[in-house]
Amino acid sequence: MKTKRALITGITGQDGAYLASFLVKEGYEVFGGCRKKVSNNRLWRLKELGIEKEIKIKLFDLLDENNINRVIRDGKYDEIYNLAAQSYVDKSFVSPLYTSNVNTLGVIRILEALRKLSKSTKFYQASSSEMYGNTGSRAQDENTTFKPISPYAISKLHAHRMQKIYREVYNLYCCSGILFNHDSPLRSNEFVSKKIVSELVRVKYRKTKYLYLGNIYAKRDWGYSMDYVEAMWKMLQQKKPDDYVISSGKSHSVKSFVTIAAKYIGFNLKWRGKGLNENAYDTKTKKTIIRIKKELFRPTEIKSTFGNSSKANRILKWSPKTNFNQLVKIMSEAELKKYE
Ligand code: NDP
Ligand code: GDR
Repeated sequence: MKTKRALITGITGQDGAYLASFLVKEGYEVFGGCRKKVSNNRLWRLKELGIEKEIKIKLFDLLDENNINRVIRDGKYDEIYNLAAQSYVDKSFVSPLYTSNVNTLGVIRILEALRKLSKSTKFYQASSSEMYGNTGSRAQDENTTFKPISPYAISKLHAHRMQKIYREVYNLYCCSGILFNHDSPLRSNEFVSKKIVSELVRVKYRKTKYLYLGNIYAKRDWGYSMDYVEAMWKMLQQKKPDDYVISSGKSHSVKSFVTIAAKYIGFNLKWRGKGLNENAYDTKTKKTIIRIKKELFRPTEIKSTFGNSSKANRILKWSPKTNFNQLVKIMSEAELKKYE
């Protein structure tokens, strides 16, 4: 059988690394799109997974139409997974124009290249639960109305709708995964899960005094990236392209992430105070180790996300293998290991 060729954009990101590892195991020839010149530092996630030598790196920038056309025309890929994005919700408030250029126009640049140069390539778009906004207390599924409330969410929704147009109007094989938060030890430090574990470990080893957080009452449906990339692949193996929600189905507050992580890292937290004065101390040392910072709150915030993946479960035979507690444990232990 012919070896399948897949291009993963955003190969230097969290999901890019796990998906690459998954596809290598499936026997694919894997190409990784990287927007800047490759250096060892930039490929640290691939190194962690022991696959950096297996991935063929291609210079690929979502802002550069000529570059995208060239890579897609020459690559003759069976599958393209577009994981590249300006993926920070908070940064999108500071750079809305740039966010849309990368996350929306970048996707349209790929779709146009596929339409003109590579119609048989299957395409996966990384959509996001952020697109829902605040929708109330019911679980969000493929039929829930989108009410995006950040420039990031709007940019993702525009791209999400465009891939559907290319599927329905131009007959391209396009799928969108509406993924809820998924994290791992390979998460960037700016996201709250990784920030919590890395800062708490730094507090433990006296590299810093406090973990500062914003809205600890925001609730997210968290899963493990390694589980979620398999769903991306499964979407592209179906007869008919479609969109799927990928989630754990359970919502937890940032505060409960902190409390559980603190336990794994060796603290026994007690919370006290209210609002910006709320903080947490370790009952063993009586020292305050967590504080709230106004600057870390967002201009708009989704109170809670909570997905319903029954369509993915039914059609893709996908369900998450790792629960919230296990995720927090995996991330806490990986961070502690760095100091052993
Ligand atoms: P990361 O932030 O870890 O990775 C983003 C990747 O995009 C990086 O490789 C980055 O490269 C690359 N990138 C940024 N700008 C460009 C550009 N102009 N051209 C080409 N590449 C670019 O994200 P994740 O791996 O966590 O997420 C993967 C995708 O899934 C993203 O699209 C994200 O928005 C989406 N998503 C993620 C969820 C999650 O919980 N992780 C949930 C739902 C959706 P560089 O290293 O150079 O910065
Ligand atoms: P999110 O992830 O915005 O959901 O986007 P993030 O981890 O940044 O925030 C989750 C929640 O934690 C709250 N929070 C803080 N967040 C950060 N980063 N830092 C803090 O100090 C802090 N304190 C509280 C946030 O307000 C938020 O409610 C991720 C990204 O991967 C997106 O690309 C993806 O689309 C969505 O998940 C689904």
